[in-house]
Amino acid sequence: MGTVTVAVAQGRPVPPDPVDEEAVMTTTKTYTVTGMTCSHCVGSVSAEVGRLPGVSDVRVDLATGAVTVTSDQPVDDEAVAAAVDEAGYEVAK
Ligand SMILES: [Cu+2]
Repeated sequence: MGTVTVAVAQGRPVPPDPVDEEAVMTTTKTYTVTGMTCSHCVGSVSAEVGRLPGVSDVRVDLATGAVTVTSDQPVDDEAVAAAVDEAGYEVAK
């Protein structure tokens, strides 16, 4: 009888991801938006950017101006910049 060698040296096993297919198709990108001062600004930016095709989630951190855009497909930077501009703010370059 041979010895069955199991590769355990590589560390912890990787658990199967139940939402693997969705995860592959999701794109997350963070932009820095300047000019936001309160939760109203956050709401405006979220609404405008959230209107872009494919965008499923927009998270805004008011303190840093970080706007994280989650989308089903890659979102055009220009489109995001235009949406932020539409809301009355600017994407920092
Ligand atoms: Cu405001």
